[in-house]
Amino acid sequence: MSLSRALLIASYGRHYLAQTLRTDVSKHQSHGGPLIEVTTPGKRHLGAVGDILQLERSSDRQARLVEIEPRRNLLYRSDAFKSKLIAANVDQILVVLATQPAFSPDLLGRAVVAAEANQIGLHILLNKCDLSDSIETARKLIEPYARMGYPVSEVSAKFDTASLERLHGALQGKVSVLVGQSGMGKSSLLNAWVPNAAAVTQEYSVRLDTGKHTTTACRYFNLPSEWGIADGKLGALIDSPGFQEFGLAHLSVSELQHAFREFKDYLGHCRFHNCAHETEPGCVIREAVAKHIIAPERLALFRQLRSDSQTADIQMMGITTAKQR
Ligand SMILES: Nc1nc2c(ncn2[C@@H]2O[C@H](COP(=O)(O)OP(=O)(O)O)[C@@H](O)[C@H]2O)c(=O)[nH]1
Ligand SMILES: [Mg+2]
Ligand SMILES: [Zn+2]
Repeated sequence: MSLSRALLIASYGRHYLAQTLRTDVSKHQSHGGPLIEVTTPGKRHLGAVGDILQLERSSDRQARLVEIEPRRNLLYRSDAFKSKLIAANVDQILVVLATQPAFSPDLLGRAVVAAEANQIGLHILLNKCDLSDSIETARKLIEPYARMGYPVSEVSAKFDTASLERLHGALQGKVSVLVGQSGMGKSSLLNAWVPNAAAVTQEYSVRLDTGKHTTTACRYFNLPSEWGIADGKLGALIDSPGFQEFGLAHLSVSELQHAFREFKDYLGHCRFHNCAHETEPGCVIREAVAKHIIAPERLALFRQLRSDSQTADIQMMGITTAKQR
């Protein structure tokens, strides 16, 4: 029995597929070889796509999960009762929004908070810009984020190849996770950037036995080597299932405050040091909202997330240790 390192490249529930990792002379890692079906010894080992695994191989195509290597980051969604892993060890989130159907600004706000809390990058993609009727409405919703400095790119996965080529530089050498509601165009973008994605998806589905539920799986796709390499590292795209809810109940109030980029200059300056920015007198965050420096939607989102975090604490009391505050 030999131990080997592998990259988790597809997950469906607790079924995992991995590929062997190699490290070359310049310390760059790449994965390849046959797809390995990974069995997990128990709930202790919940893996996410992007995780590096220590495996005990029983054959070429089968292995048992021994250990998950420490992660740089782990993206997940949670409410008071359960959590769902999205991806691990990623460099940036690509939030995919569309001009049509209308997207949820709340989900956008939460994706931004998730990126900040994990100290990873975020890039907003407004897709379906060929549908010009609804473009202005979408731009207005995104505008507060553009003003805060988050990069925004207008693209059309189906009708504007040049708009996608312009993003090659933002993708190369990085592991990016596509996040968004279903119908926004995540798969269309993936297929445009990774021409063999459909074939790879098919192969993963057969091996994972997902049946028709291919869209509930998370998968890892290498970028084409023609343009996907930067600093000797091949970038990748992780496709996540479309979701409507992006619960962040696992973030503590302190983590939340620091995840709001535009709050930074104000934190610690409210009259009360534990100010919830609700109705307390001398709240500088509320003053900034009144002066149109902070968008009211952002304060509303903060209050909602803060309340979710506290509800989760109450639910968890006695079950797990409290979050760091
Ligand atoms: N007009 C237009 N439609 C698009 C574009 N990108 C995707 N679509 C369509 O939007 C729908 C949802 O796309 P899909 O990639 O499946 O979205 P996903 O659910 O986020 O993966 C499909 O009918 C696509 O053909 C685009 O750039 N322009
Ligand atoms: Mg899709
Ligand atoms: Zn305050």
